[in-house]
Amino acid sequence: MSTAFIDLRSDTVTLPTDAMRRAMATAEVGDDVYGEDPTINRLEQSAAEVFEREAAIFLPSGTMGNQIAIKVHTKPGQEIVCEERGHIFNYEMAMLAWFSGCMVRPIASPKGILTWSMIEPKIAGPTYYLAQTGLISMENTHNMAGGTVTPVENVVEICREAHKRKLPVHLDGARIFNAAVALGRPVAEITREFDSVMFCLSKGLGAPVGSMLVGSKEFIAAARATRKALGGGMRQAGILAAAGLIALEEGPKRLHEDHANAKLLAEGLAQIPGIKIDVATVETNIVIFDVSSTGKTSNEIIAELKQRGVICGSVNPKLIRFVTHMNVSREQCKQALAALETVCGAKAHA
Ligand code: TLP
Repeated sequence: MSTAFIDLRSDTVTLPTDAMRRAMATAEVGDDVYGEDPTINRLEQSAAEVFEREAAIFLPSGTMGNQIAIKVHTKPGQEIVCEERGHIFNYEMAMLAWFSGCMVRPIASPKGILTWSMIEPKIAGPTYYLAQTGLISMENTHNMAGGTVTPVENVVEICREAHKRKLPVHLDGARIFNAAVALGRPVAEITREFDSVMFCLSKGLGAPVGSMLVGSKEFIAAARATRKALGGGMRQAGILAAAGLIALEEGPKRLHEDHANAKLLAEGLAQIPGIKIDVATVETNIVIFDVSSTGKTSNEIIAELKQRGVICGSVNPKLIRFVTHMNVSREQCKQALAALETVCGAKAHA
């Protein structure tokens, strides 16, 4: 997509920085299936250190990371407890059924934030003819709830109660660095209790490709075998890991700017007639707002915004999502608001 557009579709659209491109061009590489790519090894070691875990593995995507974690933690015929708008349930092609033979036991939480009291009644009892719970999976920040942040106390209680029942807990932490910035606490501290954590280098952190899974040595060894089975052995992918290292080191330092821009968008949106948004829930870089009172569907508004140089995505016919990232400036956010105001006003005065 041309850079002439103000691209608020996702933080996945970020372009590699000059420093990333330079590092990619000069990266030392080897065959990673033999464990011989020094740049990948360095990235995996750095990720393990940042998360204070025994090991980490570099993966082509967040989806692959989540699905590998699910495969390693569960057995076919089990249930996975997760929030009903969770990425693993809605946007991963039913792979948890296809690849791991599991079903989802969803929980609806208005802000996407789970508590142990919501989860406990969803855990299958010991009756032999009930599908047994195999995994609890959380998402922080929660994408489709508008980038909401789960408080650390919830995580601690959920993980401790789950572990008492010998249940593993996985974190889809695609945007865990956004959560860490919002909470003002290091990622290691807010993810310590999870059995596995997936995070993305290719979203707000700005890498062109790549996600990581972190966990125990034993878990990562199993993940490595599963990645290979999925065709995810990437050989001289140190070229990608070189950009990933910069994303991991530099990316988190500027996420507060994305959050400030999202807040600016939310505050501006709240002023536009016909748009509904709870500004207080916008804590990170995702802004989801309701356009149903404008008299137009989300897709109609999106099409009109595109004509005015702003691109974004629809969540459903009523909801639109804006995502801020390093390739959208504060000025461009103001321009996007002005464009939306025109689009909404155009209908009101028609
Ligand atoms: N999210 C994408 C779309 O798939 C919706 C986006 O634009 O936000 N977990 C979460 C919470 C995610 O938001 C995503 C991607 C993933 C996992 C998957 O990551 P990738 O795209 O690397 O497979």
